[in-house]
Amino acid sequence: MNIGIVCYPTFGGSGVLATELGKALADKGHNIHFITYQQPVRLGGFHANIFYHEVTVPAYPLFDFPPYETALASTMVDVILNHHLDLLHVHYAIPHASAAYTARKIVEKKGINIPVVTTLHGTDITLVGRDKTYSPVVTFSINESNAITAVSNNLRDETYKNFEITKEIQVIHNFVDVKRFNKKPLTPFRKAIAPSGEKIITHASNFRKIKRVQDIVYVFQEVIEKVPSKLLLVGDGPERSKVEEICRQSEICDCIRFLGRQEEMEDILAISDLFILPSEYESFGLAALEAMAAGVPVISTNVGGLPEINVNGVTGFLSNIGDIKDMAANAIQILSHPDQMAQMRKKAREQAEKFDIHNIVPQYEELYQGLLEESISQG
Ligand code: GMT
Repeated sequence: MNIGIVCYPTFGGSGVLATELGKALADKGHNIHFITYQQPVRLGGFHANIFYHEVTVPAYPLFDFPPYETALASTMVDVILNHHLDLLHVHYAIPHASAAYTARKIVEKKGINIPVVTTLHGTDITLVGRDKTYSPVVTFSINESNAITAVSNNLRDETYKNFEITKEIQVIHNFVDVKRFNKKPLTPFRKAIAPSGEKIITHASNFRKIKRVQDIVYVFQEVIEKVPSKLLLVGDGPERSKVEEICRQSEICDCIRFLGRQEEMEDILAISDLFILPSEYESFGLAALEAMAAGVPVISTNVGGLPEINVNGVTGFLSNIGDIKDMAANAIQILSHPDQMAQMRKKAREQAEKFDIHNIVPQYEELYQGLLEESISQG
């Protein structure tokens, strides 16, 4: 199949997922056309079946807000026509679903029928999409998609609750390439971070408010009193300087390292003993799944889709939002009981295997195949 994939090309989970999906489909022989404003960060090197089409938005003095959605829709039309796409798969509803609707209508005038799949990822539904500035367009373009998928049962339910959706939303969970995360710890790296054999606690996110990164520092303050540990904070974003300030004001600053954006998460997870994700909401929590694939138990909140992956008391622990005491107690429990930690590591890996790329990607292929057959039968 010739498949167009539209996503945010940055470090966010939706872009990561879309890129990994494209790569997996390309490995299976499909031709994948990424249509984005920048090369997706996880794309990596050359692949014979992968093509990248940049969306450029020409500047014009009249435009205080350059019309990205229009440029995107036009680029979609160009790629559909010149690369004979069979299907468009857009990740994150805003503005990708409405741009896809426009592109589909334009090529329809030329006698081309192209099915559009929209995958809902989270904040497009739970935060931004619900804003009344966007919601009529989001509702319309979701309903106009030929197929809608959500990355968790929770996100599907939230979408039905908050929008008037008239179509079926299929849940296709996020996935991880378990093999990639099954790495041996790099001893010199571990020694550099934790020279005296301290435990290593890791977090990775885009440091948005919704991630509550400051809670991690407060949890860590309690943990370090009982278990010698180091904290690795991976990623960057709007809350980082505030969190750095909180660290500086504490006496444990030397034990905390901000690593910034990192592409080789598998090496960082391979030396980690615990992963922490105290978010206010996660539709799924791909970062937690990657940690589990690396055999790292997860301390997370019990919100959104997180309980669908992190099993309380089995692969880690779940706590209420902002319950620092509980998260700290759970972290101390795991870090100070080697047998329990070993068992949780094993269970985390087993749980991640259920979401392995080889189990999930065929669900998308099946969906695409069904849509193509439908579109052929409709002439
Ligand atoms: O979490 C983020 O800030 C990034 C965001 C995105 O859209 O890129 O992630 C969302 O999609 C991911 C992939 O499906 C999910 O794993 C994340 O849980 C979800 N984030 C939220 O719901 C806050």
